[in-house]
Amino acid sequence: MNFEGDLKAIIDRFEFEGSFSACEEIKVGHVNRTYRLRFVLEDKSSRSYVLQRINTFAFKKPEQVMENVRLITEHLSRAMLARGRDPENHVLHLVPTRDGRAMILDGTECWRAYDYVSHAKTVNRVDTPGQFYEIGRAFGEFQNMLSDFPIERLYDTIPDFHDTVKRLEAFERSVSADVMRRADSVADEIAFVRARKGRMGRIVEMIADGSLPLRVTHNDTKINNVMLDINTGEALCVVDLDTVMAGSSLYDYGDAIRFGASTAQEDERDLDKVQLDIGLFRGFSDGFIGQTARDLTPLELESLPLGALVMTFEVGLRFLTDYLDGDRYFRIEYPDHNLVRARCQFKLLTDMEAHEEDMKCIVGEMIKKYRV
Ligand code: GN1
Ligand code: MG
Repeated sequence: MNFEGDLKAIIDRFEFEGSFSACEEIKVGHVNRTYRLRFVLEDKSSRSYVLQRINTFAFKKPEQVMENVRLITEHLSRAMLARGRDPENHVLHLVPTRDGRAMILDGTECWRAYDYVSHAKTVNRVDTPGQFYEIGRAFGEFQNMLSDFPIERLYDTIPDFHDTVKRLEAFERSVSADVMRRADSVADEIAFVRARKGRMGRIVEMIADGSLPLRVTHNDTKINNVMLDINTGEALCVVDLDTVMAGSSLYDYGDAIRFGASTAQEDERDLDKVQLDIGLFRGFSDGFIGQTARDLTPLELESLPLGALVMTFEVGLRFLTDYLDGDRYFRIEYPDHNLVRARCQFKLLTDMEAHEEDMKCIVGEMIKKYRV
């Protein structure tokens, strides 16, 4: 579908208020496509919405994604009200289609819309440990508010999403198939992955043997999935709920550290610039553990640093696999973008391995501070 050409037809099918005035793409996220729509109301004031095209290559059953989103947002709204807070602008709110559905689904074309979270921004780089503390607090509270959600009601929107062992098997299949003839050129990266194979399956093993519980988790806790108040910096709303499903608290903690506690962007080419910022690590840990210390088990809490290592490995592994497969999953901006991303994750992981004791120390400190 040609977005510009068919835009009006798509927009007309949603219950938007006012008359459409403008559309701009919001370029965050490697999977879905996101647009901000502006409308003018009768009193001439303006109002915005978010329109998203769900990537049905990644999300094979979008109707299940939308059912999860509906259940989760309803639950979060009730939890907010129970805490005496207003869900408006703090919980994503779906805009239905004119025929009362949660999305438009035409073949593999899938669209849905939300109210726009107002006076908010997202960041792709953390400015200060205080800002990352606030993001940690938001993701911790998110998990908190969903701790009484009946987990069996959620679909697995991407089956085995954080199953690092299955991701490793898929990687080996991609190395063998080598459809792009790229495997020889990434021999070092392949060896890096294989050398860590055993340890990186640890979370999957601990879930399977029952030592780590499954919880309702976000599963994609990049800092740009928290909307921050443009004036106060306060976390307003956790977004990107498509992968909310049963998972481990280690995933949410770990993925946030991977992305937010790095000294560089996720696709930094100059690997000398890529390190773990221990000050930022501390900031996030303080915010996240402050919210979750009472709910998580002692083993979960002390295993949080492992979450950071495994998530950094896993995302690097997924980028490398996609590079071998011919860049079918993640949107890229230049030919070796996925390889650059993978190398950056592996450099960050190497630095985390060197600082594992420091990470454990800080997490231990936070556990003492918050676990009563
Ligand atoms: C994708 O869509 P986005 O950019 O928020 C991916 C995450 C990865 C991330 C890496 C559904 O997230 O799992 O960690 O890219 N989301 C999906 O930047 O695969
Ligand atoms: Mg996202």
